[in-house]
Amino acid sequence: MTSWNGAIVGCGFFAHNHLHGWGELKERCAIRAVCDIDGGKAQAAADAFGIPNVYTNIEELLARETLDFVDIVTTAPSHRALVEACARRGVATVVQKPLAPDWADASALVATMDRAGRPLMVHENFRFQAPLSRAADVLRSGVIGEAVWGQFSFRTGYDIYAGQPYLAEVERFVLLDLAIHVLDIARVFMGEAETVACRSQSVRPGIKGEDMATVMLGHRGGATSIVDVTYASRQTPDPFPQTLLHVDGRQGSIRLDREFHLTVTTPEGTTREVVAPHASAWMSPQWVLIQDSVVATQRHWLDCLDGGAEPATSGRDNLKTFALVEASYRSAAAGGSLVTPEVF
Ligand code: NAD
Ligand code: 89V
Repeated sequence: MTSWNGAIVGCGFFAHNHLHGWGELKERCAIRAVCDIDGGKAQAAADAFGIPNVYTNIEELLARETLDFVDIVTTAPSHRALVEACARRGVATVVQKPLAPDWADASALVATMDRAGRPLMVHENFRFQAPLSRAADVLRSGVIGEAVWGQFSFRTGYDIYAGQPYLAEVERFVLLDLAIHVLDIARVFMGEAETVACRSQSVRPGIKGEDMATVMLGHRGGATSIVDVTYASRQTPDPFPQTLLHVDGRQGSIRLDREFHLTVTTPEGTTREVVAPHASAWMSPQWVLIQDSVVATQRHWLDCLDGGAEPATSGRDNLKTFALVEASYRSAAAGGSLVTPEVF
């Protein structure tokens, strides 16, 4: 098995999860360098994780290091320039969601990496969450028949702004930051969507963008699904960061309820199981679901590097999810009218 050499760009709030995650996979890869325009953050990450080389500029990083991949954990406005820098050097790249702030940047950066002929994976980790991945396997097994209706729901009042204060300042907020995960899940379960209708709301005082959105998707083949997301649902207990789902098939249904309770009804009867994430010592109870999925996403990346396969959440694939976000914004701007996502 090859051991791959990587570097992390962006050492802020979420990067420690990536650093721990790569550490769990240390038999298969090593992080040789970290980079952040804030040299203090880069140095702190290097010190905490024993990483030898520290940079404040990606060009310098790429010029000096011999890398098999770069893992970009910065916020969206920087993604295009950073991915394109990697493409110019022919370095395979993982980039956090959302791929970019808008469609123009997202499609341009994917096209640039396509021209470079190197792999690009979006760190879209929700489909790698243990309970969602298990539920998708059940659907693929065929026991509930063809999916005809779905609801994918992420509703929380968790103080997301404490760790990610920039979210209060962005004009495109919950669709781009959160619905993008859940729309990706809707695609996994229901297939591609050809129509989108969305209404969005801004509920919490003092934020710039929308923090509540409800999207109705019309899928190829006739199935319908609802994606509803918000950071403004006050509830106790709060399910953050769980995505709950209900999928009706022609012969049965799949439900994922709170605390990872998966219920499957088929013509043969109903089965119930609890599909909890795998907890490692570095994970926190609040974030274990997400943190475990970071490791699973990274494992998938290494599997793809080993096998020369296209990642399930490649740049090209993620543009299909991104197109649903863009269509949702267009629909919401028109008061919820039916729109068609960008064509591929
Ligand atoms: P952050 O602002 O805390 O950290 C980003 C870091 O990137 C900062 O330290 C900043 O100095 C650095 N940076 C910015 N531009 C740079 C550049 N050109 N070169 C080098 N460094 C640069 O942000 P965060 O909360 O860690 O989020 C990072 C990304 O992770 C976002 O896209 C966010 O949506 C995503 N995220 C994903 C999940 C998930 O579950 N998948 C969870 C949280 C955050
Ligand atoms: O993707 C994110 O920014 C995550 C989550 C969706 C869990 O809020 O922090």
